[in-house]
Amino acid sequence: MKLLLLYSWLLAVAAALDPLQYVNLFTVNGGHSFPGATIPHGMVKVGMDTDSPGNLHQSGTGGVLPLSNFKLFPIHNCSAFEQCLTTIDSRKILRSVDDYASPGYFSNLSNSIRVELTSTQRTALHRYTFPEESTTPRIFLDVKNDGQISTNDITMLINPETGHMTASGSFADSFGVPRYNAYACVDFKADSRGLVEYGPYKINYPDLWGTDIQQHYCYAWGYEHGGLVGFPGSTTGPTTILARVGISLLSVEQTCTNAEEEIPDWDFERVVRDSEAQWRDILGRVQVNNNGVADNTTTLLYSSLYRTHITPADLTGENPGWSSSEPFYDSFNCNWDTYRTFFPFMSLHDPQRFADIVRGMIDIQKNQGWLPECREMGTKQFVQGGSHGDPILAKFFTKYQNHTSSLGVSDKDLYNALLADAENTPPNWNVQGRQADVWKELGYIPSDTTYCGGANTKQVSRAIEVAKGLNKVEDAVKLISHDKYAARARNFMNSWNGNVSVPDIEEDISGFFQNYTDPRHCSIHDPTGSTCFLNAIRRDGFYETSPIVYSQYVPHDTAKLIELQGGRKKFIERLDWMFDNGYFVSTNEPSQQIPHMYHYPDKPGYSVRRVRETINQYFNTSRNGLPGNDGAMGSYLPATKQYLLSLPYFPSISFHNPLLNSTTTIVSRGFGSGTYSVTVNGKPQKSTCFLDWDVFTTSSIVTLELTNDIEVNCGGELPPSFSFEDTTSDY
Ligand SMILES: *[C@@H]1O[C@H](CO)[C@@H](O)[C@H](O)[C@H]1NC(C)=O
Ligand SMILES: *[C@@H]1O[C@H](CO)[C@@H](O)[C@H](O)[C@H]1NC(C)=O
Ligand SMILES: *[C@@H]1O[C@H](CO)[C@@H](O)[C@H](O)[C@H]1NC(C)=O
Ligand SMILES: *[C@@H]1O[C@H](CO)[C@@H](O)[C@H](O)[C@H]1NC(C)=O
Ligand SMILES: *[C@@H]1O[C@H](CO)[C@@H](O)[C@H](O)[C@H]1NC(C)=O
Ligand SMILES: *[C@@H]1O[C@H](CO)[C@@H](O)[C@H](O)[C@H]1NC(C)=O
Ligand SMILES: *[C@@H]1O[C@H](CO)[C@@H](O)[C@H](O)[C@H]1NC(C)=O
Ligand SMILES: CC(=O)N[C@H]1CO[C@H](CO)[C@@H](O)[C@@H]1O
Repeated sequence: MKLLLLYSWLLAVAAALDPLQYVNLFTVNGGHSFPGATIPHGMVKVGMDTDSPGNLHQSGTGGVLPLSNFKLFPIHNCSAFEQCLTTIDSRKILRSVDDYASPGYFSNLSNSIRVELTSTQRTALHRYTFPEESTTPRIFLDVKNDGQISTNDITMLINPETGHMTASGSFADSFGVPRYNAYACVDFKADSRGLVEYGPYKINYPDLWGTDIQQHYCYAWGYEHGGLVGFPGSTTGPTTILARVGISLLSVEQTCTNAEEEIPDWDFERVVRDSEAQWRDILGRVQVNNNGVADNTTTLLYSSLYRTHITPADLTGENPGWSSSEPFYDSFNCNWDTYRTFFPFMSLHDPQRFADIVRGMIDIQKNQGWLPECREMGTKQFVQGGSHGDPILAKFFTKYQNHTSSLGVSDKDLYNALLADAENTPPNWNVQGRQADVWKELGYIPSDTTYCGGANTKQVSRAIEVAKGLNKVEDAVKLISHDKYAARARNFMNSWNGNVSVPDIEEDISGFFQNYTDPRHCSIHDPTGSTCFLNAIRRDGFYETSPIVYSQYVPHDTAKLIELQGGRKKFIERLDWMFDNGYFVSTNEPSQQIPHMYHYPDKPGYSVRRVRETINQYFNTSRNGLPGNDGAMGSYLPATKQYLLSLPYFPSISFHNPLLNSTTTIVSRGFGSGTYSVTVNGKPQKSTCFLDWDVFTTSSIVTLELTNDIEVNCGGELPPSFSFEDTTSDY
């Protein structure tokens, strides 16, 4: 036994590798992920975006283009100040495409100028190296063009001595109605002092010597606008100019203070090193032994892990809504995307960050009435499926209930936040909270519930997902009125209709969560070609996928679902039928847990086969290597969902938890497609299908003995389901 432990430990230690060597930032196209410089969960994300469709500063989400505020652009060779072309379209043609990026750093050539970018929490540092022939290196600040060209109410001032610029504007949200204000503070540090030219611009026409954009144009509105500054070029070689850009949601003054505090030294290399150190700390908490494993698999792991730490963004100190000393996290895009895999994964290796996000969410509930769902830059956006702040808080509490005070989370406030979501109906359920009243009264959300004329109710998606949240309330806080929430957690059954079947097929696939819709609705085989994306006029009850997918998972009660479908054999047949007929959609969140569902009818080997197939087919390290918005996809890969055990890709993988100072290592022995035995520190486990959380809170060695037998079962206990407590369940 000792020998085995030692061997496993050696494996883990020998594996210590630098995760930064394995991060590829350019798996961007399918995932809308961000390929520039940022620190983990940084507010500022600085990259090239003259012409980068799909690479979003918010990272990993859909909706219209988010953020992309206050762009700088260098030009070296316009023949005169007034001749410089400043519109976004003119800039695009100067853009090269051979980008390089690593965590905390981005570089490349644009218009023969070397561009390098790095950042701190709220400040970007740009370094531009202009070619020798550049006599008047110029840089301009674009105030008007965020990704959507949405800016109103712009201001911009230029200091004629230094080129220091301050700017502000009101910008459109990317997934909601509200607008947000943002402020910028730009300072330059050039090789030689002084400024030779400055002035504001309108469209493609810069004007020399103006300092105040509003005064200069009487009223700057409706056009592309910004400011241009020119510096003396070096006569003996290339000219280097640093630009420091602070961002704030509060005021110009706050912005300049942020920038000065975060980068007082203008030391580009120091800022890169600090950013890298933060990335190394967070990524290094997951270590693998990659002996015999293809390098691109290791790259896939660390690139995915990297992307899980881009959002949500830490906007602490920048809350425009109310003053509070609590942490303030934003860029929830949305909790619907992240509660399934991101937060369960985060609890393994980043408890303090998880706690801070939870504190921020509770503070939002205290000040705005309900837990957040989708947010951007301090604003509420549209709600997606159900009530997904709830499972996030509950997940935190079930894992860290013994550490809440050291993590700064108030049990009472957490409880009250969950209760408010469960009991209070908001005036506008499209942007916050849920339709708690009808849910309490009827036990389901009818399609004719009137909000905005009854449209966009997503009633079935909500019913299934709300139930899950409420079940966790009970887990989390041991409510006195326990039975009330337990009963509500079973409400999902009210949306089940055993009589509906899939038309036009030979197999008998019947029984769905729904009331009147063709189960193929919103699938690739939908005869009406509907999509179920968020749209104000839809009344179809499903969100982003078909009733066929929605009827294949009830995360808190799969046992009951199996019973509703007629038992394990039928459940497996339905899963297979779903995969074989193209109903599984890797691109959208509701399908994410589907490949793992075979664990519940005791066929973990079948899950392994589906998971491997899914990853091989849809996740790779190419530019297009993500099947859908990265908000959820990045954490899909490294997380074994709810700690269901799948087949590891590495001989060993370990997770370090800095709060508990524990490191748990999972070691695989032998070869195969399934696991026939699991031991923790040498002790056989009650199930080969899942690991209990406490395995990760104590430094443990988990050893998996692999087999090629796809029919292998869980060897005892199945993963938990709510209905296990229900004595009537005997499927
Ligand atoms: C400026 O430089 C770019 C890239 O070197 C070149 O494509 C462009 O034609 C030049 N423009 C002028 C006006 O010289
Ligand atoms: C909290 O501590 C108690 C008592 O030591 C222990 O039984 C329980 O498992 C702990 N809970 C968690 C989630 O670690
Ligand atoms: C199902 O549809 C019928 C008829 O449209 C309606 O009366 C009933 O309330 C619906 N039930 C649910 C659970 O939505
Ligand atoms: C299903 O069909 C049975 C038998 O016709 C009927 O009694 C029952 O009300 C139907 N259930 C639903 C939900 O429509
Ligand atoms: C890489 O992943 C993308 C997105 O899922 C997929 O379309 C593509 O076929 C994959 N490429 C390879 C070579 O597997
Ligand atoms: C890694 O490269 C191999 C060989 O080119 C390829 O078959 C595999 O799909 C790649 N895997 C990933 C994760 O990109
Ligand atoms: C954490 O655990 C390691 C290994 O068990 C030990 O060497 C170290 O002193 C511990 N650190 C703290 C802060 O307790
Ligand atoms: C100037 C610069 O950094 N150019 C880089 C652009 O990106 C390619 C890789 O894609 C690098 O090789 C270049 O060095």
